[in-house]
Amino acid sequence: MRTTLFCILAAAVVIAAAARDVMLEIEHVHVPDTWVRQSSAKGDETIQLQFALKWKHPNSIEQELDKTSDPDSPEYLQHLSKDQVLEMLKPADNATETVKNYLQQSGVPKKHIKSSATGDWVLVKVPARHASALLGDAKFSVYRHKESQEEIVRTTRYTLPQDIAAVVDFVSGITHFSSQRTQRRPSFIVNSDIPEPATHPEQVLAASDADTETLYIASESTSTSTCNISHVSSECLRHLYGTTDYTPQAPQKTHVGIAGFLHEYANYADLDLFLREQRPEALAGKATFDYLTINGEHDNQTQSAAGGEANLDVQVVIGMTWPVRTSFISVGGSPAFRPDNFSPKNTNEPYAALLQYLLEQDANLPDVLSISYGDDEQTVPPKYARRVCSMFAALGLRGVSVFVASGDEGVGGKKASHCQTNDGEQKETFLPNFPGSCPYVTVVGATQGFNPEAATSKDIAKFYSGGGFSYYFARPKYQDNVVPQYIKDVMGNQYAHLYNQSGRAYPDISAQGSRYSIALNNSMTTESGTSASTPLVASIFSLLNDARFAKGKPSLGFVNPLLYKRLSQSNAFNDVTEGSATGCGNKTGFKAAPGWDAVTGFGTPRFKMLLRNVVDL
Ligand SMILES: *[C@@H]1O[C@H](CO)[C@@H](O)[C@H](O)[C@H]1NC(C)=O
Ligand SMILES: *[C@@H]1O[C@H](CO)[C@@H](O)[C@H](O)[C@H]1NC(C)=O
Ligand SMILES: *[C@@H]1O[C@H](CO)[C@@H](O)[C@H](O)[C@H]1NC(C)=O
Ligand SMILES: *[C@@H]1O[C@H](CO)[C@@H](O)[C@H](O)[C@H]1NC(C)=O
Ligand SMILES: *[C@@H]1O[C@H](CO)[C@@H](O)[C@H](O)[C@H]1NC(C)=O
Ligand SMILES: *[C@@H]1O[C@H](CO)[C@@H](O)[C@H](O)[C@H]1NC(C)=O
Ligand SMILES: [Ca+2]
Repeated sequence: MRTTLFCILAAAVVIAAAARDVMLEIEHVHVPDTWVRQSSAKGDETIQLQFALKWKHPNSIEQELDKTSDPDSPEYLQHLSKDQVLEMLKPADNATETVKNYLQQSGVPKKHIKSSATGDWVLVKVPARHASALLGDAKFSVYRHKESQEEIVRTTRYTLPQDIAAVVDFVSGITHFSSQRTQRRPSFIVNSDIPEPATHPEQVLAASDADTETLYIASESTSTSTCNISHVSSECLRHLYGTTDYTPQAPQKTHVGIAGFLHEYANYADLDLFLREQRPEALAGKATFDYLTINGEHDNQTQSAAGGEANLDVQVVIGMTWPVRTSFISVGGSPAFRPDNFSPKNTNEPYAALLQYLLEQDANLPDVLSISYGDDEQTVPPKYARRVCSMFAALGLRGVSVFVASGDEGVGGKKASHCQTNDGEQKETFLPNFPGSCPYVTVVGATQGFNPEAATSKDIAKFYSGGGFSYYFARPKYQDNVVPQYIKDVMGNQYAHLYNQSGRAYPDISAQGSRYSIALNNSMTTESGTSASTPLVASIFSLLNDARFAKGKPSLGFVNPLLYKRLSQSNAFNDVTEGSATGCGNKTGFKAAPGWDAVTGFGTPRFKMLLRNVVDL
């Protein structure tokens, strides 16, 4: 009798232990070539764990967006409210409590555990050894970036107990191998005054300003008489795309948001200098922008601290859209940090932080968002990329159009040796960009020259506009009418083994991205990049929204279904047929061609035709 009872009790204990002992693998990533493991973590480094909880209704965001963004749907442009969208970001009942209890039981004081408004993120800072214990004895190591020498503490694999794994999608902040420099992609900005390093053979062939001047004269026409190929002014851009005689009608309601990352500060004094040179009437009208800081970032107006990217974005938008409201949203945190126990930096993943912030806004939510940053898709953990992409879709549900730069390295890195998979097999591949590979953003490529415009190249813009196909995200339905045809007719079998033919293809559209005149550190300079074309296109769409707001109509929201279904067939874009997304050494990559192509999308915008097509939708 006693023996039996003992046996039953013992069995119960074993079963209880087993439930916690069954550990499920959540992520297993590969370390990109650019990072080298230095040592095991000491254990006292501060790690910020960000538990992303599974949503209660996982696919509802995308399903709803299919309805509100399809011009043939009865629910077209019926944007949802903040509360309706936040409802879709709720985790399963009790999931937040389950994760919080797990953390508390492991010894984390309750007051140190934070969560998002809907409870779908649970955040905690713990020493590495504690993080390891929470994550199934995950092995944390110190990794150093080969170029920047930046150091991070990361793990390549972790597990969670079965009951926690049931509610947690992944844990962010511990498997993301990136760095400020590689994410910043300095080639997004090419200062024409700074020659390419002599190691680049293209330099020998690069045209001087005098040569490009000849090119300009050769292509001169009445429509481009205000444009100079060596320094593209705001007046030229407004003229080129047809917005010169459009006056914003609802400037208090229309609102452009510009994302800033990587400690890029937008400077007010530089804006004034730019406006004095390029839009004096806006300077007289006291044009300015709101400076929003999130995730621990601050606003540094020291002029020499101004960021080339931040200044470019703000100046392009205000030059195009003044007096429309503009916000610069500066996001702190970066995926990398030094493992210094005494000054742990914020390691929040910046895209999720930005999107979380925006989704919790009400009246302050912009109707257009411009993002000129990117990273190699393969260095972004797939689960994180999917989560962020769904959050972009959630912004679409709120009626926000998101524009993202396609990248400045053609089909991939400058050198062929960069173009390898990081799955341990080191297979040759083109390198798609994230977040451009997400199907719920509108991706913008870059052109140069005026009559006609061509995809950017080394001769004038000194970079190749990015184009590609995602390995993570399947081709969305809205691309079915053009992308397979492009592959068949233009690419054929060329490079077929270097890209994913069934993936989301980009860019969607393009605009001038060469030698914009902007002010930086108290002087005028020129900058190029899809970083320039992206705020330009965002500006054009904000003016379209402005015309709609003036008629009491809602914003255009996620525009891709409209773009592929209708606008592309309305003579609303200048088709680009020259140039290519050259990269990965000397590969021509994706070529421009008649119709949609994987280097300029449908081409550059014709504002008046767009306006005619969208104003009464
Ligand atoms: C959630 O917790 C409440 C109260 O603790 C409980 O009554 C309910 O059954 C739980 N729901 C689920 C789905 O576990
Ligand atoms: C274009 O700019 C260059 C360099 O500033 C200048 O030399 C040239 O005269 C300009 N061309 C025209 C047609 O204004
Ligand atoms: C900004 O300009 C000042 C004055 O010309 C110069 O000393 C400084 O190096 C510049 N800073 C940067 C970051 O370019
Ligand atoms: C602003 O930037 C300047 C130049 O980089 C730096 O010296 C200064 O400490 C910064 N100020 C703040 C408040 O961060
Ligand atoms: C290509 O894209 C599809 C759809 O997203 C995906 O299922 C597949 O795994 C991708 N192929 C490769 C080689 O990654
Ligand atoms: C391109 O690079 C490959 C490999 O490095 C080389 O064999 C080929 O000759 C190069 N082609 C051109 C046109 O430079
Ligand atoms: Ca084309």
